[in-house]
Amino acid sequence: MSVDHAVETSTAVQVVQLGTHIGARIDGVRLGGDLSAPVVEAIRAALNEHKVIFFRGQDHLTEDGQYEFAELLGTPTTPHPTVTSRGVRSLAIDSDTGRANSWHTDVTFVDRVPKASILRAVTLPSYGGSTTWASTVAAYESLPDPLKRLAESLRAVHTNTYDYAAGHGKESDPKYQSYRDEFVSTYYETEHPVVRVHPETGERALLLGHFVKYFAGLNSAESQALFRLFQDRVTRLEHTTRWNWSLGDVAIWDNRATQHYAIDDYSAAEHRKLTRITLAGDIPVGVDGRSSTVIAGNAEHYSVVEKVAA
Ligand SMILES: O=C(O)CCC(=O)C(=O)O
Ligand SMILES: [Fe+2]
Repeated sequence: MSVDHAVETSTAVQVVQLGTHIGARIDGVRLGGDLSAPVVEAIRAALNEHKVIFFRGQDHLTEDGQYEFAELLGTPTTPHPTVTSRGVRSLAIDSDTGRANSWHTDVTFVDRVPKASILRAVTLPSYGGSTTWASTVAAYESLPDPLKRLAESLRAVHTNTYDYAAGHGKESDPKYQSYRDEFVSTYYETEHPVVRVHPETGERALLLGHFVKYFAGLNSAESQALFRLFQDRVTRLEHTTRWNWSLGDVAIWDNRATQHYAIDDYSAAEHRKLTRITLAGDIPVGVDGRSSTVIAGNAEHYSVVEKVAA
């Protein structure tokens, strides 16, 4: 143990950038609850700058070690507001119960949108199963000025009654059905600004993804047209980075500045499982200073509201 610790603290953290807008690999770190403050600070800074960061070779990590490391970066949430049967400290991301092949920011149907998640590969398919992240900051910044102003003036209503997984042929699968039933077991609805100001970097980011139902004050046709317009900026390939998982890999994303999509390009017979630990976030604030507002559901049991140092 002490030898490992000595190696870890004497190793320089290397940040290898993977794209202009998003993504970096961090080398020279052995993740765990015993990281020194400067290393934690370097990880935090890399996350703010690159939005999603990847670590290889973390095979030593257990759920407990992942949790202890998470606590160095913030306050873990409970696994999920409604999905409580898949772990006490972590959420099992399991291909048997669903495949998140739809662009989203996590848990945007509550007011306290989590700030980050730490995802660790446990079981991987023999091919495929990579994950793509997109920078919602790059998406905002790529808009022409009139569309920036339009986005800044809009608010979107997000709910957990998703329909993005319909039509994939698994509707009749009991495991999928029971997961979906649990997901929607309590109804949540929250209105968020479409452009939020990142509490740490001050950057402006689009806050959209598959939990959006409509824009406040617009009808469904108008909402759909504008959703596509803005969401297409998020998913521009230049705004994305794609990670091909190996066992021992860990990804951390800033959920205030990204969306992600798990690519369902492996056989239905293959099993893929990752362990996710999520960190509490603050309540989003728009460029006009207005915060998100709850329409339905109380998320206090799920997560504290993180206090952000000014
Ligand atoms: O399966 C993945 O790679 C990501 C799934 C997902 O959406 C998540 O962990 O929040
Ligand atoms: Fe997700």
